[in-house]
Amino acid sequence: MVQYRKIILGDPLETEAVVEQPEAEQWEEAGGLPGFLLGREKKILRYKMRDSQLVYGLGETVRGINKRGWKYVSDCSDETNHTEDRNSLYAAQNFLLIFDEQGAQALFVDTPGRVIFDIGFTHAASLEITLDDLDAAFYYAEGSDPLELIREFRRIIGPSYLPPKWAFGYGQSRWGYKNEQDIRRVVEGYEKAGIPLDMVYLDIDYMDHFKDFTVDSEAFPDLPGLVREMKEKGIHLIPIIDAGVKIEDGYPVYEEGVKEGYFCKKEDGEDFRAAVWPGLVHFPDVLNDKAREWFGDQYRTLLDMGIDGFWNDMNEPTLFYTEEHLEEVFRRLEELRGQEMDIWKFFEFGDLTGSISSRAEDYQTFYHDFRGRKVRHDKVHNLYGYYMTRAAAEAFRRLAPDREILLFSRSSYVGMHRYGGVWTGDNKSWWSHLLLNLQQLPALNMCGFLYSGADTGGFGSDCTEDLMMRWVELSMFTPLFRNHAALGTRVQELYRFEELAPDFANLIRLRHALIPYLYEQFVRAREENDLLFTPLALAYPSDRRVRTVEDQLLLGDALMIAPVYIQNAVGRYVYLPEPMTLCRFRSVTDYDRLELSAGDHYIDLALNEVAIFVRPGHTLEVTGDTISIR
Ligand code: MIG
Repeated sequence: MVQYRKIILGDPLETEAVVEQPEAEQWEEAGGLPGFLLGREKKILRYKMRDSQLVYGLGETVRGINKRGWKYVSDCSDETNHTEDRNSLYAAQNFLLIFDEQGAQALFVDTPGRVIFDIGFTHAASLEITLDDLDAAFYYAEGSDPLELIREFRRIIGPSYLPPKWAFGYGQSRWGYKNEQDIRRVVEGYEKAGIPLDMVYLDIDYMDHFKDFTVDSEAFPDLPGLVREMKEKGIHLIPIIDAGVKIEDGYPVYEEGVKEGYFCKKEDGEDFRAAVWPGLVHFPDVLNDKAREWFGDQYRTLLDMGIDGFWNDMNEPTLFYTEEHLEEVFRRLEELRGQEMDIWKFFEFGDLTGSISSRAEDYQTFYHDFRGRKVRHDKVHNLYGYYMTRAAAEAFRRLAPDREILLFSRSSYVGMHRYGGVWTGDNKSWWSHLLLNLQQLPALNMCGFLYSGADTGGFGSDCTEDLMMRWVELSMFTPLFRNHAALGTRVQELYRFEELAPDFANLIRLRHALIPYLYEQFVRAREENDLLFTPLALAYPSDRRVRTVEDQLLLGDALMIAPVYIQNAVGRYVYLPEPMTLCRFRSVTDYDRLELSAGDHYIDLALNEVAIFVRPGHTLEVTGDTISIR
């Protein structure tokens, strides 16, 4: 049995990431963290990595499954470029697993402020963890089996969110469905093409001027009616909720929040203002128990309309700008007006307008009332998305205890996994992001985020039909399966790719046939604190070859997946650590089987073919429309 120790440095705020608390030891009396040295500058922890060690974890981040060779910064950010040169995405999931055949160590850095994980970036063999503030709780364990360290970590952070079973269906989303006609047109498109559809997402366009918990009554004159009409077709409507509350007289959420003092405040006690979608907003102080309860209660408006699912967005939280800073920008622009700009001035000019959003300086100008303390936002920045989502989940338990409600968030911190899932934000219609999607899954699972998935087909940029098909061939295995795209990009509903529509219909039906296995494995992973997606290096520790396999994953205990993620490829290499049965599906009923020995293989996979590998000791049987995997 492995056990986590809790070692405390300074005076950390309780984040409620961990629910099964080991007894706390102070850093000095504990003799620090085994293997880690506290740097003289005090805010840096150093660990010397052996060449043979792999470093996994950190949840939703850029780059591969093995995190060695880059610097990751936990600083929840609205980052719209998930390129490999980035350091931060939307999440802060500070769990690391360091392992080789000699043993494994796991570390969770529990602190709500910024943390830098330099994993062989500055010095190839050195892992350096830098804290903004010295206050942190470290949960540390070691053992011989890395999977056991993950399991025990998952046990102490508590059970993962369990979504309703229908949330394992297929959903269509797009920023820009403006009204109920648009929604009906999408549903019709799917119906006509014979492609099953289980959810349609409502993006910000459904709201009245981007005001949370309102509905644009011209665009959606009868939302409850539409919800009912869709439910009769088996389709759930899932609206978005943003973090900021519009400042507007007569808007009850705003007025009540101001009256009760539920918004984040500036140093002088005034409500903090910044601009997001609707223009100027206040931010509910979801870190405060009372304000959180109040904000959660607001979801009732939509629950009462029959809505049973939500996605929480912009909860890093994103700030377009603050008035104070904007004023400075204009002042400086005025100064530059009419001047001849050399390169430095020209750069400054670009920076003035190009970097006004979500500035670190702005995050230092407002406060939370957190556990009876006045805490500056930047000190607890990484908790905002977690607590916003918690607000909703706690409210659902109070307001609708008998209903099962879908909930997922963009920003997250460990602990939020008990309240909702995550989607991985604004990716692009790039082949590299299809691979990134696969590589993020195990790390998310390690941090408890089982209900997760990426925007299938890519959010930004234009999606081609082959990218969509290959992406569907991965997403059909992820619990959250949603096709989502940004305003202004090429339309990418599956029925739009007319020639391939029959293939898409087959693939979505295949997904449906896999739901019993996916759901059963999800529930098992949740109850046994296991991964749903397991990297091969964790499953076959004595096979050195799998250490670098970053494009194949085990799914549950019976299957392995290995999607195609290269354009124009009609097959791929796979490495099998043990003999497996390859089932190559074109549809639920059209498939072939191939017994494969352990070792390297090249597998033909036409555009409409999905490879499912069945591990020894397990079986996959197709009877009629059902697939049973044991
Ligand atoms: O600034 O609501 O990640 O899924 O479509 C963009 C509009 C705000 C970001 C989300 C995306 C959503 C979009 N939102």
